[in-house]
Order: sequence, then structure tokens, then C-alpha cells
Amino acid sequence: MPTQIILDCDPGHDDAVAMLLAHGNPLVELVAVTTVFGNQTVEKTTRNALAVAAVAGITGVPFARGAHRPLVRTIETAESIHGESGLDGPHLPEPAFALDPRHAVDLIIDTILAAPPRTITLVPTAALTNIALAVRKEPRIAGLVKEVVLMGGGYAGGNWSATSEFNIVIDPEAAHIVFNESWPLTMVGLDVTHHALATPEVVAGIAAIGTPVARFVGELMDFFARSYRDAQGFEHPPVHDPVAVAYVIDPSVLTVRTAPLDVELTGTITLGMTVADLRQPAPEGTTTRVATRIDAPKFWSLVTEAIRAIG
Ligand code: PIR
Ligand code: CA
Repeated sequence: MPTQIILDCDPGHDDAVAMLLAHGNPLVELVAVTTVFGNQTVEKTTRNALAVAAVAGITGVPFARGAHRPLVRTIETAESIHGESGLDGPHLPEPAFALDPRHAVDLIIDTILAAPPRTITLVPTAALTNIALAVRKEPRIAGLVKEVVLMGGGYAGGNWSATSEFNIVIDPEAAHIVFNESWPLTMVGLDVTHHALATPEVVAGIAAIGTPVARFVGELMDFFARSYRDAQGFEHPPVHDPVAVAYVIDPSVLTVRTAPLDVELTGTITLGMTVADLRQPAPEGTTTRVATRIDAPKFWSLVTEAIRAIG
């Protein structure tokens, strides 16, 4: 039985790759895709999610639009990295199906309540606004999900401020809610995703597949590499979000460690910092884990094979 996942995302170049990995790998099954503001407005990230679905031939999976702004703060987007559309680079086809009429929060809740207990894994790869709203609206989901595996945060520094990662700092109150819930939670942060680099060898391996999906990914990576070089000084771009999906597929992709985690809400220069208490041993009953190392070749082979499998 594949692991059933809900992908909550803001496509976004790396979110798009996360969706393709989830669709193309037989060990996970996408049961819902929900969208949130972040890399761009929620109108744009939702449109992009549907475009990726059209490119990849994803059908029969409900897609729903979610939160349009953070719980407390004003909206901030990552246009400098992802462009005006949020998914600049390739041509984006028109949606091939309609959105689910429900709000993302309701689709998340309904999907979890309808499934057998502890079978659904939540994979957020964006601001945690929808997830926080869902667990506040229906607290039973905290005990019903299998786990939360999220891309966000980092214990050794940020990318949107010195201390803080984008997905966390754009809605720190939502992240605080999600990190302090009782569900098992794994933080896949910059500590590992900054080693998931789309090197020329990786990109060439994907291009060699030669399908329209592989070409689409090539065009995404071209744009992403350029903006990561210009805006953040990276030689090769880190492809963050599929790392969380890869961990659900094959936990040996990451080394993880049980550690208390929390999100800074009152720091004057550390707002949105994810603080991991790495002292040993972790207190009895700690339900949070943090990724500390990545097997990058294994990660990229999962991504490449998924793109090949989509055909
Ligand atoms: C990536 C993102 C935002 C800002 C930058 N500079 C780079 C998006 C990605 O989609 C990923 O989910 C996360 N936020 C990485 O910080
Ligand atoms: Ca994202």
C-alpha cells in the first residue's frame, strides 16, 4: 500500500518538482493537493498547481485553494525567486480540470476524517496557514494523521532573514501552532535542502529523459538557477520541497534526530526562527524530529526516476 499524502503547497519551482515526485513514485499516492499564498498570491499558486497537473497528466485528485494571507502579518511573496507568475520559465498550460469547490482547510479535514486513522501524511511545502487553520477548526485531525513531514525552517540559519526560513517567517504564528501540536512532526529544513542542489549533472540526467515533463522541469530549473544565482548567490539552486516527499518515500534519504522544536514569535531579530534543542537525550515523549543530513544522490535518483515514470 502506498503512503497517502496531502501536498499543501505554493508552486513555486520546487513545489512543482515535489508534485511530480509524488505523482511519479509508486510508494506514495497523492490524495489531495491544497494551495496557499507564499511564493506568489494564492490565485497564482493555485493556477500553477493546476498547470503542473496538466503537464503531468494528474487526474482524479482533488485540488483546492486555501489561505490568501498569513494569520496575523501582512502578505509577503517570493517574486524575486519564482518570478511574476510564481512559476516563471516554462509555458504554463491551461487547467485540465476544475478546482474542488471546498476551501483547502475543509478538503484537508474531510480527507483525513474519511481515511482510516493514521494513514494520511501531511506534506506542507509552504506557509503553514492552511494546516494551522485546519487543526484549529477540527482538532481531531492531530490524532488522526500519520505524521506531518514539512519543508521549512532550519536550525542553522535562514534564507529570508539571518535566522529564518521563508515558509516559517511569512506566517510564524501558523508555524507556531503546527510545531506545537501533538502530531508527530518532522522538520525538513534548509540544513538538508541546501544540499539538494540541481547541479548541471542532475539537470542533464533529467533532460536526457526527453519527455515533455522532463523538458518542463528543465525549463523550471533554468529559471530557478538564474534567480538563485542573482538573488542569493548560489552556484546551483537548492530544490527544497521534493526533499520532504522523498523522505516519505524512503526515510533513508535523510538522517533525522528526535529533538524538541519551537518557533520564535517574540524575537526582535529572530522572528520565525525554528529552534531545535539538540541536547541529548531528547526528553521522554518528544514528538518532533529534525533532518540533519541528506543522501543527495539517492534523492536525485528518486526525482529522476519519478519524472521518467510519468512518461
Ligand atoms: C524558495 C522559497 C522561498 C524563497 C526562496 N528564496 C527560495 C520557497 C520554496 O518553495 C520552499 O518551499 C521554501 N520556500 C524554501 O525557503
Ligand atoms: Ca514551497
